[in-house]
Amino acid sequence: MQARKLSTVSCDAPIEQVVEIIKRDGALVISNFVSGETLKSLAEELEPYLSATPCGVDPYFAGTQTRRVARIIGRSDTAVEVALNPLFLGAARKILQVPAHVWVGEDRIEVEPDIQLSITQAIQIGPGQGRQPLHRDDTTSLWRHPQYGREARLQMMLALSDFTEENGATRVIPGSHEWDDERMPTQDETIAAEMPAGSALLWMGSVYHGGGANTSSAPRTGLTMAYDLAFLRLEENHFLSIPIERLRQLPAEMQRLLGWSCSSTLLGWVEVDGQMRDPQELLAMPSFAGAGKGF
Ligand SMILES: O=C(O)CCC(=O)C(=O)O
Ligand SMILES: [Fe+2]
Repeated sequence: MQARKLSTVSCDAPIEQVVEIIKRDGALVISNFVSGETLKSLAEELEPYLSATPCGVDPYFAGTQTRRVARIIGRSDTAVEVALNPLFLGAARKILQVPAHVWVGEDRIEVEPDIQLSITQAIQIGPGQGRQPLHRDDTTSLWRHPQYGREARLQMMLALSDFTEENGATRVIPGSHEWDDERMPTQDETIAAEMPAGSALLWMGSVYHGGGANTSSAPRTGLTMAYDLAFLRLEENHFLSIPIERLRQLPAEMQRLLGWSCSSTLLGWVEVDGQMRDPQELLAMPSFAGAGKGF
């Protein structure tokens, strides 16, 4: 389907309706996703980080007039409420946690995949920023389409400022979750997810989208988060079990194989001063004292 406007539901819509529309169109807007009070707290908690963060250096994807602040759950209490929002988390569970049947000996059992909060990022598109290339967010997992019977990601963008066509509202191609991997997306097929501050856009990882161009004189600020299928991860948790001192003694190749690395599709980055950096760079910084200890 090719709608000219995204469907919008209110924040008290039943979860079944939200899931039905996302599965049909690939995306939808939820109005009043957070209250005015929550919006104010988020702005207060995130603004110091946004104003201290330089714009990106990558002219192709991240944008040189765009600020990106990650590590949000470590930095904002209110963001925890956003991540646990029943419509967002509930829709993610219903869309992603499709059970698989497996044999264990003579038992045919049903296993439900887990999900994890895969990315949290405040994105501020400044005046003069051009359009981001259209992409599918499930490219991080090199997901193929048509999907193997399951989606890999549900993404959310909460508008912290109003989102308009002029200031760079996220551009979406409704229905593109049904396209195969041969079809190229074009900007002509997109529509801007215009919404007032406090509303949120939800879209599946298989939907083509991208940040819009900001032709206005004020920044466009959003908070994005995504839940991913959690089975594309290491079985053993080396991040928790191998002390940083031991890790630093290991050859770089071993460090990378333990997960201290970025994949070619950018999985595993860590935000340092607003840039999405390879963990290898973090390990090389003498000021890095270990996970969660700051740098
Ligand atoms: O900023 C936006 O509106 C979208 C950003 C996005 O899709 C991305 O960085 O993957
Ligand atoms: Fe994206």
